[in-house]
Amino acid sequence: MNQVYLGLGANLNAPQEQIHRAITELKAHSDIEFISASHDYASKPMGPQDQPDYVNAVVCIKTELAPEQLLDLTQSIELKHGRVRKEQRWGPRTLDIDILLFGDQIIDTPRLTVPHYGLTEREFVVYPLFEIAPTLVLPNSQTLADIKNTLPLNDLQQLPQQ
Ligand code: ROI
Repeated sequence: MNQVYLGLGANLNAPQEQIHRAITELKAHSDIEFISASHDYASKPMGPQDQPDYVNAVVCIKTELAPEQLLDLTQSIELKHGRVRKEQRWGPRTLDIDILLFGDQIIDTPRLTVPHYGLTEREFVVYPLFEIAPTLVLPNSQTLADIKNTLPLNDLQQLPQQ
């Protein structure tokens, strides 16, 4: 079994609901053992600023699926949420599910880069991840605590539990 961290983000069509439906769909999947979820966080858009604020969350799961099988699954959930792949790069989206970490694996294939390239620079990933995995160490031996301690909050706000 691999322990996997997923980052969820949405800023269109009732974003908090999109995140919660995605979590419900992950929980219902027979190949996924659901471990934990962070709170939801409101975050300022990274990229073009003329788009709504985002809701972000991070979840921990366990799975026997191979990385690209899990990617097939997360992409199928994105599509069910009306995700359109030709959306503008860094533009608004109904649901994004990123594979942040897959056990200790370092993956670099045309479809998948793990750890996720933005992980250490995005406050909307690092803070929710720290909430559920405060002692996490990345495959390159960096501690998540060190990363968090040098990363500005940039207005990130924990939302009340729904
Ligand atoms: N900005 C925020 N705050 N949250 C996201 O999930 C997010 N996702 C993206 C881009 C467009 C980079 N900006 C984001 O894909």
